[in-house]
Amino acid sequence: MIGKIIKQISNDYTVKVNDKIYICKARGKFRNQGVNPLVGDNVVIDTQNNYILEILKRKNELERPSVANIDQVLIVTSVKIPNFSSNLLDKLITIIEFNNVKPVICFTKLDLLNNVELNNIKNIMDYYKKIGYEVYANTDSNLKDIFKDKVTVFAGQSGSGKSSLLNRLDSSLNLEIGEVSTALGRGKHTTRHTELLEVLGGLIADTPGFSSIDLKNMNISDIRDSFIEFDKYKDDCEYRDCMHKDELKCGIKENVKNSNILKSRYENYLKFIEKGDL
Ligand SMILES: Nc1nc2c(ncn2[C@@H]2O[C@H](COP(=O)(O)OP(=O)(O)OP(=O)(O)O)[C@@H](O)[C@H]2O)c(=O)[nH]1
Ligand SMILES: [Mg+2]
Ligand SMILES: [Zn+2]
Repeated sequence: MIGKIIKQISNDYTVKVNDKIYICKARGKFRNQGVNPLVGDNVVIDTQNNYILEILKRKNELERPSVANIDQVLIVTSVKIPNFSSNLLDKLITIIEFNNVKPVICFTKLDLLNNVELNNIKNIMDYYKKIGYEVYANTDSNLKDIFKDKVTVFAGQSGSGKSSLLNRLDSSLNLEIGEVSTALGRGKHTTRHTELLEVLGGLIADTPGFSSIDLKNMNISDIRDSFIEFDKYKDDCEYRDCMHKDELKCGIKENVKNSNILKSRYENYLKFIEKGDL
């Protein structure tokens, strides 16, 4: 029978076949082949002995959070406690674009900002909208419409409000949410495993947050090509393979100067290509 892995806790995979649930182990052959069944995998299972026999071909997969066959990632971005990090947001967008998944951005905790801070964040939200992304606040009512018939993964820092948002979308979920440690301004990893939940006609993965993430597996032109707004200006670069860094005539640098490109995006881009990470 074919089903979908909706949850993994150590070696136990919860596989859903229509409306039935089987708790399965993975066959040893997967370990020998160096493949791990992932949440989101479509699998053939032996329902007599509760074993995963085969993993069907993946459409895509992300490593952190570790989920397969994703339609979109909702990047849950806190603006205070933990503070807004343009670096983490741009890094997540870069990784998600590279894996050919659609990023959607959701800002949380706007209620904690004063007017000046709120204006500043609104300008940032508008910029990401302008370059083509869907951008929401966690309190927007139309956020409910984006999940139907899709597999969505929530990604973002610990304490950014992923589980809280899921509880808001479906109050029957009752997911555990955590206090953010005030000393560190980051969460304490309240969510400990990745699980696909049936919400609003789709499947949503709540995931444990993280505080940093790296861009391994990406080379510098992959990173460059994931900054989608550069495309519009790159015809003004002197060289076709311009890295928008030390080149003299560069359409991207020109448009950072005249503020068509958000300065923090460009600075993050330089950090990513220089060190691959922070
Ligand atoms: N003021 C305010 N607090 C929020 C908002 N969203 C979430 N919180 C609080 O932020 C804290 C952390 O929320 P969680 O939902 O547990 O965060 P998480 O992203 O699931 O964290 P991990 O499971 O550790 O990855 C909780 O105390 C929530 O009540 C918001 O929009 N405004
Ligand atoms: Mg959580
Ligand atoms: Zn250039």
